[in-house]
Amino acid sequence: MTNSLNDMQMSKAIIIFGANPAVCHPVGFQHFLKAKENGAKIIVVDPRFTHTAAKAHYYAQIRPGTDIAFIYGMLHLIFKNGWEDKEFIRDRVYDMESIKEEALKWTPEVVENVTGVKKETLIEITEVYAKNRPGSLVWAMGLTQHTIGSSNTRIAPILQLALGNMGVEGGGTNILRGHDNVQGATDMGCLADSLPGYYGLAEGSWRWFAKNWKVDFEWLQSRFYSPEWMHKKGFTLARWWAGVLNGKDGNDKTHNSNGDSLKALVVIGNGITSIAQQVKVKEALDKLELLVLSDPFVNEAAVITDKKDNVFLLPAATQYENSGSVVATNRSTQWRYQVVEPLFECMKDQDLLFELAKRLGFYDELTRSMQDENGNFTWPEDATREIARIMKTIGLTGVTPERIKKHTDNWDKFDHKTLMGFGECEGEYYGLPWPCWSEEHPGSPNLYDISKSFMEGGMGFRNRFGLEHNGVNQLAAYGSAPKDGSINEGYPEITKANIEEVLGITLTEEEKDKMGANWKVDNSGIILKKCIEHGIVPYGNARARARVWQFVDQIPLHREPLHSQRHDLAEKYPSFDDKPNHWRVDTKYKSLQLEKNYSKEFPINLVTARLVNMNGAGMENRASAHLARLTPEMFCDINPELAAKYAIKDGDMIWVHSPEGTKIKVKARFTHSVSKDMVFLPFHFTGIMQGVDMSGNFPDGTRPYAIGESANTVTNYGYDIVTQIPETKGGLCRIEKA
Ligand SMILES: Nc1nc2c(c(=O)[nH]1)N[C@H]1C(S)=C(S)[C@@H](COP(=O)(O)OP(=O)(O)OC[C@H]3O[C@@H](n4cnc5c(=O)[nH]c(N)nc54)[C@H](O)[C@@H]3O)O[C@H]1N2
Ligand SMILES: Nc1nc2c(c(=O)[nH]1)N[C@H]1C(S)=C(S)[C@@H](COP(=O)(O)OP(=O)(O)OC[C@H]3O[C@@H](n4cnc5c(=O)[nH]c(N)nc54)[C@H](O)[C@@H]3O)O[C@H]1N2
Ligand SMILES: [Mo]
Repeated sequence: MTNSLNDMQMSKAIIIFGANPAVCHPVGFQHFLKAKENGAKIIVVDPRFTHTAAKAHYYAQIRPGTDIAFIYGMLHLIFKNGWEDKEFIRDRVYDMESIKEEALKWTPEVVENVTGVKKETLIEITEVYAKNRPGSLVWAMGLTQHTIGSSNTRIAPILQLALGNMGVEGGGTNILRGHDNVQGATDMGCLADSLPGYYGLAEGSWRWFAKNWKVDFEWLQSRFYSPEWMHKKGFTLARWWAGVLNGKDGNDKTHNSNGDSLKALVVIGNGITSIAQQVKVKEALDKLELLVLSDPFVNEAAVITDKKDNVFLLPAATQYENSGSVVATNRSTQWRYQVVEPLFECMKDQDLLFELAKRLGFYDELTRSMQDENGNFTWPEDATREIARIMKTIGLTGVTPERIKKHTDNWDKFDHKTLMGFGECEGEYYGLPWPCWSEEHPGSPNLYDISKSFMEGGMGFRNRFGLEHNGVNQLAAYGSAPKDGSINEGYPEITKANIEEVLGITLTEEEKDKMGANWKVDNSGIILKKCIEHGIVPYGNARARARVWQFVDQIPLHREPLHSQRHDLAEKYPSFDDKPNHWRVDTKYKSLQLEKNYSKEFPINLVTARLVNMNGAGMENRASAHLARLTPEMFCDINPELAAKYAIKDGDMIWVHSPEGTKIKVKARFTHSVSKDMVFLPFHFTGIMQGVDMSGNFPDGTRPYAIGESANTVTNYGYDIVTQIPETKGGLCRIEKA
């Protein structure tokens, strides 16, 4: 999220692609409603007429998986009418020309054919959005959970760049994060391809962490199967099960160390039944040698497996029984105080992990960087200090426990729109939204805003990809730099090698001696200090790139979902070539998509999403009598006209079949919020699989008030080409009366 929920109150228009904040972010949605009261135009693009759409001025019912076509359609009209921000593009963007060229193809007629949205609607929405600036662009899972999810998340910012809606109040790309602290969890490196703070897996990053963790690099390396495995991406949550099945019985081939299968699974706070391909997930659970589930509730991974031995349920404490820093969707950190001592025999997550480290024999190495000379440390404050010390990449240097606690304790002393503090919090933004470069820095409410100085939270775009590409300069143009800096144009990220030249200074020998190779690995803090003196952001001042030359699609391109109702379009806009060793798993794209016309047998679009009373896998909520009562049974939303074709009545039980040959039995619920060629399934249920009730597997007295079939039993095969997120928002199914 470049800006914040609060900041949306300053938008003149808000366009929402594939997000339903009225249901999924009902508290944050108040900011949208305030913006509406202030006169902002609200636009929703979603295949379903959602609660959010009900509050919007304009609505486009898009065919799932066609947002790229829709946005190119908008860009087509923007360029045709000269509505683009020419100065912004000239000074701060690389290769908008290629986008313009692609957009030429996407006339309103072509867009209507691909997306199903009437050309008049596209034209109306584009004009309203272009003429009401600043505009805020919002998205969430409706854009990401597709084979082209990563391209979706590139075309949306490109639209904002074209309109000059980046780096301004009321603008930005505002991605609504999911779980509580999911932003913080990501920042901390809960990812299979990076270390905390998005440091990569190259040797330099590992050495930076080894030094700061006070352990030998060689010791870290010795923990791996062999040295080279230290630098390889891991399996993702989406496909851990493929690692267990290991290419057998027609499953995708995997590339694990020594060709081994995964044997153990440890889960800390994930539902597992929220993953696509549940029948495969069950198969893998059954085959594991060890399954450890650490959760305040009975993790239903233990219920859907027939495995009876070596399944351990660890009673984890909840957030109310724990404390520490958490990061909100807008990069603001807050302190969470403990409310009660852990109840009964449950333990805090970190205590469970400390205990595990002790038994595995590396507790000292795990905690060494926090320890004082007597081997003591204070949790969680010392962990937060360690984060500030190491994670320079995203600018957590200034985020100390003392500052966060002060903000949390005084949260009434911050402006609701700008996040700026007053009274004793004057001069700081609530929660020090990162980057917060030093203990004197106020945090950065809006990313890439050059109207502010470095020490007011201003910055240009990051220089991460070199100084030139194809002979074109990647740095921002003259006159386009954060206010009041000593350089009024683009500049490279600051390194030991270039600092003297870029800042026009001469270092002493002592400074050179102490300084790290670049700003990201400089424990001395000298690079940052010099940058502050010159008003220069250490990560440089570059152009935002519309072309990503390392990706298969260098500019975002529309590609049909693997299972598409429009097989004619799949031939015209085919998916990617199959991708070997994609996060260790061979992954199918084009070969599956073009194998046959699935839509003949499976003519109905399948969309899965959320309910307001349930969260994720739903264990917490279905264990609450009050929440379960609102949706006591798993159901399928269906348009009465579609239902009539199959002689299905409201409340009838139906089978939903997937192209994988799997099926679920659910109750039909009539609604006009879905179109006549689509059904909708919430994904918060489990406990019944393909008609088989497995709830006998719950330990005595723990069966939730509601159980049901999991939508993920019938979500189709398909994974994003970069991130491997499952395509749970694009797919086909067939229905019949049960
Ligand atoms: N009550 C509740 N709140 C939650 C959660 C929860 O489980 N329950 N989960 C939290 C989490 S983890 C997350 S990630 C967020 C998710 O928040 P959202 O992304 O808002 O949630 P979803 O309901 O999954 O999907 C949003 C919308 O995407 C639409 N959609 C599907 N396919 C497409 C498409 O191809 N294009 C477009 N434009 N739209 C499409 C769906 O119809 C749906 O209305 O919510 C968070 N908040
Ligand atoms: N079909 C379909 N599938 C989807 C999606 C979709 O839109 N459609 N959305 C996907 C998305 S975006 C997400 S984020 C996932 C969400 O799916 P999950 O991550 O499975 O969601 P939750 O049910 O919130 O799981 C969190 C678990 O953590 C436990 N927990 C809560 N607090 C603590 C704690 O302090 N410590 C520990 N150890 N455990 C705790 C809860 O009891 C719960 O069991 O689902 C994904 N799956
Ligand atoms: Mo999520």
